[in-house]
Amino acid sequence: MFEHENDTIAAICTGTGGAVGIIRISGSHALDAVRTVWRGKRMPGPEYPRVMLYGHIVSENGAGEGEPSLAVFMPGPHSFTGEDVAEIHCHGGSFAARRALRQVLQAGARLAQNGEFTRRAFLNGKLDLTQAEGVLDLINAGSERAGLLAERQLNGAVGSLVREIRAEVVHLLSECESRLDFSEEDLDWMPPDVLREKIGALREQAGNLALTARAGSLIRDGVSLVIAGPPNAGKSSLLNRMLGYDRAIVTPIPGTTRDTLEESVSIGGISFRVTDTAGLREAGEADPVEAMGMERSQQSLGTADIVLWLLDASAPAESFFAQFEAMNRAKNTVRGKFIPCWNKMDGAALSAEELDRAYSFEKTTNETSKPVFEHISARTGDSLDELFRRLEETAWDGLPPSAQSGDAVVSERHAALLEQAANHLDAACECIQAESWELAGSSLRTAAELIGCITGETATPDILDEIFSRFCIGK
Ligand SMILES: Nc1nc2c(ncn2[C@@H]2O[C@H](COP(=O)(O)OP(=O)(O)O)[C@@H](O)[C@H]2O)c(=O)[nH]1
Ligand SMILES: [Mg+2]
Repeated sequence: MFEHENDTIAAICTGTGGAVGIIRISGSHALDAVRTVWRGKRMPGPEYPRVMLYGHIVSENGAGEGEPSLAVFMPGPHSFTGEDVAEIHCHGGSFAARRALRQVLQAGARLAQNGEFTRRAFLNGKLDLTQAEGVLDLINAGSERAGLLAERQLNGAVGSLVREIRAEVVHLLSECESRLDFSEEDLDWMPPDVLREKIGALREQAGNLALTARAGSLIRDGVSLVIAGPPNAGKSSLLNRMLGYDRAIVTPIPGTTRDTLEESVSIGGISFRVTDTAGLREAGEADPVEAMGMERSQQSLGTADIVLWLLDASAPAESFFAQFEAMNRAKNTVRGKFIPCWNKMDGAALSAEELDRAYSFEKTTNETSKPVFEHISARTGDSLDELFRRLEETAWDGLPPSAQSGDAVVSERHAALLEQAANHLDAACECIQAESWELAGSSLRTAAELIGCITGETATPDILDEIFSRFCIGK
């Protein structure tokens, strides 16, 4: 696919419809191409590196001047791709830029493939692969925090961490290999225990770094939160509270919400996609429409990252047993995290402690760990801050603190490679214990190769094809 890596490539690198269209040209003939299609008092060249010059594009039929435009020449290696790069800035829209591109192609450049400029930057050592992926993430970032994450990756935070781990693996690999090469001589070897300990530490580092991928998807995609519980528990009231306006209809009539409603709320910088559901009750009590809504509620319980289950604290104490039973039944169908929460604390006859104790007395399942209840009032807004903190903590749950700071957050691709590498590091430890130095060495070599695929040090052309094909043309 990329057999012509020395070609001069060109593409429009601005989106259609903008005020200005930019044609980017990269390769050893970039200067020839721009000098063929563009004229100005001062011509692009080494005399004017990185200087924007005013002039016009040569008209296509050669008769007279074409449209006024700007041109700039950025000699390699101090350019984005590391090659000679030229740009022509002309009027935007779809026509002017396309005509200019056509002329550049006629002057000998070839149309760039998706991501080919960035691919060249990578091949010329301007960026490592994590940084190239950071470029893509930045383009796709939908929120400030996601943009920040992409920028950190673009600045090389992930790449330098990964390179450190790989360098250490390679160092330990040489330890194993020296035992093979010099087995008769009495060299100053690292004791096997120390070697295993060091590999174990690396394994942990790789594993922790892999975990940060979840933080990435948390920041980029957010989490899904389903508010569920019996009819009239105050689910719609809570959704409205979270949104700060009346999105859902609230009435004292059980069964008011008949369909699931979804809205996004940002809590602690994380985007929660909140779904308000139709309350779950005995099918006999519900009409067919409500029953279909309940079916949807049931489905959303199974797919949610977090389920917030509301109980009605203002209901008569006789109702509690049935409320607990319904909650525990639903809990069994939840795959994500589960937060039980007493609502209507403003109208409760019992205190928070008494309510929680009622659960301990009446609990219907043999739970090993007791659920920790929240206590709120959707009507007065009381204790919602505590609930929000709990939601935020639950979203971050299980992630190392380094992931929360977002300093170095890896992608799913990186995480998969790190996990595979961690398995090979485990295998290496076992081989060392058995003193099979050759096998230990081969596991370490595989681990180093896998880790090298992250930054691109050991990436094969098809991995590069796969990554860069996700870019647009012109990037
Ligand atoms: N006292 C009190 N009433 C509430 C509270 N939250 C909701 N309600 C009332 O409970 C009834 C049912 O609320 P709604 O949000 O429709 O419940 P849903 O069926 O679970 O969606 C309405 O009359 C609400 O005003 C609360 O925190 N305290
Ligand atoms: Mg409702």
